[in-house]
Amino acid sequence: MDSRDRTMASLGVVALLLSAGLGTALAVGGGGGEDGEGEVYADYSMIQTRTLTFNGRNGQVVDVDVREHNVTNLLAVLTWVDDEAISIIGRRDDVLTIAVAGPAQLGQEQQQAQGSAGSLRVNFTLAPVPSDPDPGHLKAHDYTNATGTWKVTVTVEPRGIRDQGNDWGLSVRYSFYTGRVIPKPGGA
Ligand SMILES: [Ca+2]
Repeated sequence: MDSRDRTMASLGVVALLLSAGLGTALAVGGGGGEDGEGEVYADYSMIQTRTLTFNGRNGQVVDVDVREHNVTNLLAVLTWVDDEAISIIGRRDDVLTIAVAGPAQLGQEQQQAQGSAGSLRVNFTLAPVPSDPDPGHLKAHDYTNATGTWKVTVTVEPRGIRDQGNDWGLSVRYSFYTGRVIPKPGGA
């Protein structure tokens, strides 16, 4: 039996010189500063308000697109100046109606107001601003029922002599909160 063990294993030993020995840890603090734990909590105090305005004449349905989440309140105000010329038999002011309906998933009845005196208001009280500090509940407090297209129906009943209707203005103002996670203040 010829046993040739000519296998010469030449092992190239690669020495990786790790500079670990230097032991210089780049201690870029955990972001908490003094507060070792870096505690965070959910904050909902940032509340913004947006106002959209429209103009129209006579009966119309106005689509109002609300894109933001977490709408806490929506107020629609219809204003007008009766355009009937003053006559010797006196004025008969137009009767205007505003009806406001939220997106289908809102879960609230439409509201309306009617009058002949130049201004009508319809107000919806929606999601309350959360006071829950748990960051894990941020998603649970993301309210989207009021997000979408609101329909505002304006109706004008001319009452004056030869009155052809009336111009009006509509303003829709709504507020919404933004949930965010921020460092716990105080650290005390
Ligand atoms: Ca009129």
